[in-house]
Amino acid sequence: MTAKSNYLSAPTHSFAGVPVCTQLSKLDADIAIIGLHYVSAYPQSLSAPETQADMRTAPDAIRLRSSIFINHLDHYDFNFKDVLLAGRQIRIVDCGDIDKQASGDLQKPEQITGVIRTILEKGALPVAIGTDEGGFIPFARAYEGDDSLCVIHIDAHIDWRNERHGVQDGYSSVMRRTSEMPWVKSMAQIGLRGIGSAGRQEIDDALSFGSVFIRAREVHREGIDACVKRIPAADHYLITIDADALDMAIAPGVLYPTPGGLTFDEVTDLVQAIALKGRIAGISLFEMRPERDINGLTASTGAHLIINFIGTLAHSGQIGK
Ligand SMILES: [Mn+2]
Repeated sequence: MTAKSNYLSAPTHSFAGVPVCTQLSKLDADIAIIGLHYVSAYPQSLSAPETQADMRTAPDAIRLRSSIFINHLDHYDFNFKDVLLAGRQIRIVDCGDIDKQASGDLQKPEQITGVIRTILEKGALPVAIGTDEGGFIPFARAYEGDDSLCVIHIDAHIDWRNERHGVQDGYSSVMRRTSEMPWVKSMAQIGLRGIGSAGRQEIDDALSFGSVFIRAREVHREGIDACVKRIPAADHYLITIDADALDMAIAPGVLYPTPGGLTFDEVTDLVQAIALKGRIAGISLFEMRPERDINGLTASTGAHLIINFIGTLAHSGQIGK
């Protein structure tokens, strides 16, 4: 299936100044950055569409903060003790935004699925930036047919509510809906410390599915290697990050700031360790809310995380040549 590109719009500033490609039939890349604008249909989300027409969306805020990397992607990176891209030929493009202007009933989440599927068919790795984590549900649907997929959910919350305000596909239900996809064989949830969506039933259902809970305190106390050993073996790992997994000192711009979160280095090290365990099939970063950000800190953290993920993929040899 080839997605039509008429609902893809070019960004005002591309991520880190990389080339823009909104015509997916012409996509020729190793990494495809893509902005998602899905909004959960919760009552308190109804004002969100008003923020979507300007620079106050998460994809645009993170793109803006990524500008410090323009013309610097070939520089030495101290995180890797090497140049960022490991001297490999790596084509990074920004595919723009899916459905940026649509809201409410006009949203077509199947377009997210179609675009991500096309990106995968073109041999590129999707790196999605979205505001509302409900957008992960159509993102994960693009992996239908994968025979060994483990979802890595990095979040303060488990997001296993069956419904909230009568809505079944909002950000509080993301991992329950994901667990219902037959191609999702296993799940690890890392950074947990928030009581929202952690009712007894939600906890029991997540554990009976086999979700591996790794609390933020366990990451701090036991270290990344011990935690990563608990992640189920799989050929492919689909990683999704809710910005509230990070400590609120480095990611204040979230709906439910919670102390005790993961550090920047912990998330970077986590993704590096997962890349040694199996192939990374896609990465998504959700839930930074620009209107709640302080001095662009959360957007800056997000931009640096994505740069580090790309460096990790390069250094692990998973992309480029
Ligand atoms: Mn969360």
